[in-house]
Amino acid sequence: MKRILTVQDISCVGKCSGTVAVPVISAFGAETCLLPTAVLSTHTAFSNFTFCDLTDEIPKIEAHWKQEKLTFDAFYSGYLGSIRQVQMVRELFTSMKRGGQDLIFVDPVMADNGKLYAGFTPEFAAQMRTLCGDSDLMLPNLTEAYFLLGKGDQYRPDLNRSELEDLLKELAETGAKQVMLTGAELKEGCIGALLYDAASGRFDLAETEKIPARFHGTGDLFASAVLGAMLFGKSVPDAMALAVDYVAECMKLTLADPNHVWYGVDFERAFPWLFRTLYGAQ
Ligand code: PXL
Repeated sequence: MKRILTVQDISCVGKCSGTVAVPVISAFGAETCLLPTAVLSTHTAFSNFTFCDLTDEIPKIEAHWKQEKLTFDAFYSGYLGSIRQVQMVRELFTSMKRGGQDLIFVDPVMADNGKLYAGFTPEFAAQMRTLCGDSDLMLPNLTEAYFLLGKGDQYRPDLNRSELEDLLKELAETGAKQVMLTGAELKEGCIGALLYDAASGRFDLAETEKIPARFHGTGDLFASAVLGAMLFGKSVPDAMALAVDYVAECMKLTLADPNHVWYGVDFERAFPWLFRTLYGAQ
């Protein structure tokens, strides 16, 4: 069984980061180990959430794993709370990586809709850029892409295909082997992701019908589904296409329930769809 280490927070209520990565990647049949960077009572879209920082636990946990000679087939970082935490995660990944066979995935969670999330700074973005540079696959949204390139103030939501391609090539100059831009909107009524492979220069696009709603945590859901599908054995473009469809399915099923919660998508409802897609009707 493949084993992945994901490093991100636990927001006890809110369906994002760790509480999405563990069930979703596990659903693809991989052992999903979570190193929590912080424990919050809820994610930060609620008011008055509690926050317990766990940065100082990271080196202790790492030392124990090394003693036990534990290894991982893949490493995945999501929401990280400070520059120091990004530096530690970078050291953790590089020192636990065994060579060419284990993969590093970085979702540089820090911004959306042209703005950094509360608490994040351009200096944090610059540090995140170095972590992205170590990755086999980075998965920024458009806003994060701009901030990683140090030009958050030039953000435009309406880039055409050739402008997006230039942006992805620029992101690959960080050293990332592949760049997957999430939330790409190239055709009216459609949304999806655009993938660039630096070695071959190839681009792949996956699109689906745009569901007219926004939900917290869909970026985490998308990244987890891409990585789960890759660990399941799909090629990166196929994993991307599956994740685009899975997120759309989750959103449709969420909206179909008039009593759905406001703080996250009901990704659990789309597990039967996912299993049918992976294993066929049985
Ligand atoms: O979905 C990204 C995310 C993860 N973790 C926490 C968050 C957010 C987005 O706001 O608040 C705590």
